[in-house]
Amino acid sequence: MTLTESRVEDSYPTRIVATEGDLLERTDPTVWGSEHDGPIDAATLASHDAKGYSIVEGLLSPAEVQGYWQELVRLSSDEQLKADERVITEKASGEVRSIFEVHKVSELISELARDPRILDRARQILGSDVYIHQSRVNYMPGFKGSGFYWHSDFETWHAEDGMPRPRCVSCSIALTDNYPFNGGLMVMPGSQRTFVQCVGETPEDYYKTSLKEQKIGVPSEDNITRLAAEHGIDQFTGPAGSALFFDSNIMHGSGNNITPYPRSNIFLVFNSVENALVEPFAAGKPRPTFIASREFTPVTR
Ligand code: 6CS
Ligand code: FE
Repeated sequence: MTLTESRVEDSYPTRIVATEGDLLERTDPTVWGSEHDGPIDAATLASHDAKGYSIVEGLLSPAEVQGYWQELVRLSSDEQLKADERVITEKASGEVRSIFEVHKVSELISELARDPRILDRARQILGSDVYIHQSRVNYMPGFKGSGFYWHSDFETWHAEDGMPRPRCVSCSIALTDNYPFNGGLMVMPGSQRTFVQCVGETPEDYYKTSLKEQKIGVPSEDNITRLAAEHGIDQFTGPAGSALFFDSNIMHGSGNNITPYPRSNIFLVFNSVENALVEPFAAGKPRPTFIASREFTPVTR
C-alpha cells in the first residue's frame, strides 16, 4: 500500500508551523439531512444551516431537569470517581470542572443520549446514523467556574482525534439557568463555514492540560477579531431544560463564572458513522477513548 493510499486527505490542515493561520473555506455542508428526516422543521433546519446552531426551549421538563441535576450532584460528590482520569478539576480551586464519558458513568445520562428528542435531531442534522464521539458534564461552579477560551471543537477533534470532516454536532443541555452573566456559552453565528488554522504543534499528551486550559489549537486574536467582525457574537441563554445544538466547527467560548449561580450543562457529541475517526491529523498519537470514542457503533433507541 503506498503512502497516499493509507493517508486520508487532510482538507483542514492545522497546528501549522507559521506566524499566522489562514481562514479556510469549509468544503462540507453544515446540515446533511432534510426536513423530512426528523423532528426539526424546515425553517429551524435552514436557520441551523445558516447560523451553525439551533435552540430547543424546554427540551427537558422541570422534573427531568431536577432528576439530572441530582445525578450531577451525586457524580460530583462521588469521592471514588474523583480519582478517575475522566474527572477534570478546576485549575485554581480543585473543584470538579468536567466529567468525561459521562454516558458510561451514568445510566441516566446514557438513556438521555438515546432519547429521540435528542438522537433524532442529531441524525437529521448529520443525515446518517450517529455514535457518541464524546460526552461530558461541565459544572462551571459558582464563584470559581473558569471558562473556555475561543475555539473550534472540530479543530481539536481533527488535529488530535483524527476526525476527518466536521460532520459532527454537539448538544448542550442546560441543567441550571444559563444567564448572560454566569459563563453562558458564546457562539459566532455562521463561523462554522470557516476553518481557522491554528499555529503551534500539539504537545505530547496535551489533553492533560488542554482540558483545564487550552493554549494550543486556539485561533489568533487577529483571526478571532476577523470572525467576530463578520459574524458577531450570540450568547446561549435560557432556562434549565433548554438545549443548544451546535456545529462542531462553530467558533465558541465562555467567560468565567464569578456569580453564585452555577452554569452546569450536559454535553453529548454525536459524530456521523460516515465520519469515523482515523489517525490524528496533527498529533503524535490519538487521545484516550474517554475523550474521543473509537466505538463507531450507531446509537439506537
Ligand atoms: O478537547 C476537547 O475535546 C474539549 N475541549 C473543549 C474546549 N471543547 C470541546 C471538548 O470538550
Ligand atoms: Fe468546546
